[in-house]
Amino acid sequence: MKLFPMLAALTAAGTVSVAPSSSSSTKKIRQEEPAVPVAADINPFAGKTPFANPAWAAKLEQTYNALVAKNQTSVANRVRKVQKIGTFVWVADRAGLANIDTAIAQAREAQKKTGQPQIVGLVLYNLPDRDCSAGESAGELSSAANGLEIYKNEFIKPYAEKVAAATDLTFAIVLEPDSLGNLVTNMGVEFCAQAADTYRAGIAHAIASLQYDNVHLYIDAAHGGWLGWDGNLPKAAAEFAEVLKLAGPGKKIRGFATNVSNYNPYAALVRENYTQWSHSWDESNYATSLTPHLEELGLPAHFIIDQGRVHLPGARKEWGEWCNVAPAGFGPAPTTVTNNTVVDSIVWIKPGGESDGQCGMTGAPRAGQWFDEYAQMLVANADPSVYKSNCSPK
Ligand SMILES: *[C@@H]1O[C@H](CO)[C@@H](O)[C@H](O)[C@H]1NC(C)=O
Ligand SMILES: *[C@@H]1O[C@H](CO)[C@@H](O)[C@H](O)[C@H]1NC(C)=O
Ligand SMILES: *[C@@H]1O[C@H](CO)[C@@H](O)[C@H](O)[C@H]1NC(C)=O
Ligand SMILES: CC(=O)N[C@H]1CO[C@H](CO)[C@@H](O)[C@@H]1O
Repeated sequence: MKLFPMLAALTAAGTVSVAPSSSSSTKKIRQEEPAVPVAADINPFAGKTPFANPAWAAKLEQTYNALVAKNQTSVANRVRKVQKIGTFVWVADRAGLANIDTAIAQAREAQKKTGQPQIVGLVLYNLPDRDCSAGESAGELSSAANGLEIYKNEFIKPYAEKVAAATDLTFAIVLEPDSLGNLVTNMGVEFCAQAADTYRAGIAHAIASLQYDNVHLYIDAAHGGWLGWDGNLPKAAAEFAEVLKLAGPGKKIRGFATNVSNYNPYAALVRENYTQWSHSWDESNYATSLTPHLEELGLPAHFIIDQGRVHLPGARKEWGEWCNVAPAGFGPAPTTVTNNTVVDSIVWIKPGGESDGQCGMTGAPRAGQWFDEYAQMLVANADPSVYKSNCSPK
């Protein structure tokens, strides 16, 4: 996955020094809003434990052992906490549908064992002509080879049947990372322009097919360094509205997911120089910037924000750096205490330790392969909320 931050917003350079404070205007819009078909305003993450994926925990055993071998015992001990943190399960092709069955079985077990209701995070990621701008994460389906029909019948249909049947669990599903972001900014890329209608139809179909009380949908909204520029915010909201309309009357989503697989901090302590012309200079501010544009179009302004990996201050020269960025650490542990009323939860969507590709930090393996040196670094630089014992991730 790659991104091309658009600099359209440079025209707004004169007005950028102050971060937007949207709360008052936002509330006003809410009151005047006509009844729209959105879910009841209940945060689905509240009171639930994010499902911790045992397959990911197993990969981290290697990290634990490596740190012990290096005599870094206290860092190694953090791995034990990390292994219990909820991460999303990626379902990125038809074969990956089996991951849903596994997650359901394991989440039920955890629910029975702990008595804590689980929320299972899933990523739905298999659009035809996937990753149209970069081609780094091209998928199994092509619109030229009947991909949209296959997507609907052999991917979305069984996907929906599986989650709908597990009424004893709650699901948060992130829809198609990067896809609509590409339609907002990369229509100059011929393959993206060609894929646009397929993307819209595919996501609309997924939304319409996943309307269940125990399922909460978050459309991917890229990240602050991509769609967060003033010039891109209204275009992004318009694109989301169009797709939701295409899903049909009364079809609802819970909100939007941002920074999936990225490195942007949630609440940056240090503002990076490359963000200087943007109001969306960290992901909390991005959610705040996008909110009035969503509400204007009757879209639900609720966010989940991926903090599975966060770069340390100064790690990137440009916002566009996306590959095994170093130094980085595990971000704040998932929590519904977000200091931002539009943010449902901080979540971990990208499982840290899986390589972004053969780029970035030296020695990186192919995309998706385990990169243990990277995982060790994430542990060493982890946000303290990850390993401080009395901060139970919730
Ligand atoms: C391991 O660390 C401990 C505590 O810092 C130290 O006392 C010990 O000498 C170290 N052992 C090795 C083999 O480096
Ligand atoms: C931003 O640029 C200034 C001036 O070049 C530099 O002193 C500062 O360290 C930079 N900040 C970061 C976060 O890189
Ligand atoms: C919320 O604010 C408190 C107090 O400033 C801070 O300790 C905490 O880390 C913040 N939470 C997040 C998720 O940023
Ligand atoms: C959904 C999304 O925006 N994903 C992006 C997350 O950040 C990385 C790094 O910048 C990008 O490559 C992804 O496209």
